[in-house]
Amino acid sequence: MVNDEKASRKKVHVWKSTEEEKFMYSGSITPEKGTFIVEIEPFSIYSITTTTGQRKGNFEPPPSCHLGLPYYETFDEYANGSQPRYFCDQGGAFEICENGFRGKGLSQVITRDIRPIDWVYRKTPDPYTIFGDIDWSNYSVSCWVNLEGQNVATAYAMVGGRVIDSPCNENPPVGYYLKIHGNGFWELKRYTTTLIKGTIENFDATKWHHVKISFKDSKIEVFLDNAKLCDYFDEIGGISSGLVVLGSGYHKVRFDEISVEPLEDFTPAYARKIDDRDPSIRYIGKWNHIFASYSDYRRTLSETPGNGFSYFEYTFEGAGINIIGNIVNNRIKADIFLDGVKVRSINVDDIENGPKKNCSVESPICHLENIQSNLFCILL
Ligand SMILES: [Ca+2]
Repeated sequence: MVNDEKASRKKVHVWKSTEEEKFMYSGSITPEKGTFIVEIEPFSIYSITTTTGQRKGNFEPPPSCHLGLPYYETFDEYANGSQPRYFCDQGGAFEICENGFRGKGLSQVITRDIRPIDWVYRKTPDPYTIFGDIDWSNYSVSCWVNLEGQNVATAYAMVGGRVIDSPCNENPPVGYYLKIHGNGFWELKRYTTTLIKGTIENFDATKWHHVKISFKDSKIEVFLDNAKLCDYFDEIGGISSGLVVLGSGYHKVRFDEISVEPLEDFTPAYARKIDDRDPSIRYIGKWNHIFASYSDYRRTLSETPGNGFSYFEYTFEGAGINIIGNIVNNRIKADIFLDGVKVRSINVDDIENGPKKNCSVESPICHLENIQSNLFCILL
């Protein structure tokens, strides 16, 4: 493994990183005749070196907490070409530019001619970037957008909120968003569904426009240049909280002066996403807790063959609950109890449409609302 004659006699030191802990020293090995063996565990990254003296840093990160509201970003304090704090690009590239609405702004800079080639297993979505807090629920998001004179249907700017997922494919974010096209056509969408659409007469794609979207429980209101564009009441089962999103097609678009404000007239509602390995879930019966795909929240999955005696219990305060997961072979039989009373039976035996159904937040295995009680149990 080591070709250098001198290096091949040196001890090698092994460091291991997992999702739980980074750079754990895992001992040293003396090569024999220039070779050595390292046992590699799954879901780990190994660093192997002949150098010594390394040690872990001892900085204690502050405890995890929510990102507070109100939240403002002017982009004026950053170097050109850099990425603002908290923003996380999911497609394209959003970077600080010189010519914002006031001072600097945020520009999407990947155009169709320099768009990278898609990975064979996963297509890339149109450019979008997300930031905020998954628990932000009732709030308004506003910003300035500029389509740089592209007065065509194929150019658009996207502003939205309540994003709860970024699909690992070419699909848009799972949330609500407004798309304003250069020719004045606009759509309010929830994920891939168009909720309402229209056209602005004499839309001027050379100018800055102000977009504001507010989320008040199930009501979504959209304003353009301080005039109401539309409102929409989403039905029960809509998305109740999530991140803010900005996006575009593969062309340049500028944004500036992002403002996210809480809507205090409304009872704060929070959606909490709980991993299946959370200690607050009590498992009874036969369960396997496994490492799963990147598409599963925190890469965890709890499986049961379902022998009639396997169930889990979860105690909560709240008005609704969704169960999200995978149904193997599209076959599931489960009874759901609230405070000991059976409220729902699920019985799907549709192996024809198997082998595996991924139930997303948009289409959960089970959705219950208007709950008055707080002990939840599912018997599988
Ligand atoms: Ca600015």
